[in-house]
Amino acid sequence: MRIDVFTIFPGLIDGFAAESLLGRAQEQGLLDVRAHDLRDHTDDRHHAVDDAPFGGGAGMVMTPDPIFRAVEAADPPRPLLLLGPGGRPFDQGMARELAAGSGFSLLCGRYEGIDQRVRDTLVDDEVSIGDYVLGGGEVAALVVIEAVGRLVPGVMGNDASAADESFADGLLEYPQYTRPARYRGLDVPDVLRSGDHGRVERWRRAQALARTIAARPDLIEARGGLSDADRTLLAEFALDERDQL
Ligand code: JF5
Repeated sequence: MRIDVFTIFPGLIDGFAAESLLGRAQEQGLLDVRAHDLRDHTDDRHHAVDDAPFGGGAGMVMTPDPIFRAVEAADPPRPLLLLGPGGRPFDQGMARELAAGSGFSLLCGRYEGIDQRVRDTLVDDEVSIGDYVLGGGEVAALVVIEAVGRLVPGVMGNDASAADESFADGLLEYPQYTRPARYRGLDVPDVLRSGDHGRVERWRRAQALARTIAARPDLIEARGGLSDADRTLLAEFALDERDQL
């Protein structure tokens, strides 16, 4: 999978991609992350990539020429996605779609925005990682690279696909414990040490449901509300729909 990134901070992308899982995946030839410096495609003394907005106003706008030239020189994989707070919300479903292809590209916005002609004629789609404003699209690009990269077959072994599938049923994770069984007077729930695997599975699902109800009611809504089976499971462990976990 090839991922091209257009940015004024290529070192941020290269540094991240060289570390941990993604670094190993690149060594194994599973992943090919290429950061392109927009300033390499400027001719002026200051390598300017921004300019004042037509019509006036505060701030600067990313000028189209370095972006068009960088993209044309790289001939990058499509789709080319612009990262910014005005985009389509990035989620696990989009990560899966991108991981199923052979590559894509990311354009990192900066300053007050990007010349509209880049959006209109060069970019395929706009993607947001959440409702907040970053100084630039680089951190958002890293989020997308990490979420997609770990789903590329071979990058993470079976762990990623297992965690991804559990997310697919639209619930948050159940609580996890490891040794010691008692830590600073805090005990691991008895059910997890009972050896009753059926009951462990039901407890985990009840916990995942209760946590999701408390923290992410929107995810419950997206699944079509609570089923009769969900309510029965919550009742088995005396978890109320309103319990705050
Ligand atoms: C950016 C203009 C891009 O702030 C973001 C962002 C927020 N959610 N997802 C991305 O991107 C940086 C800032 C200003 C364009």
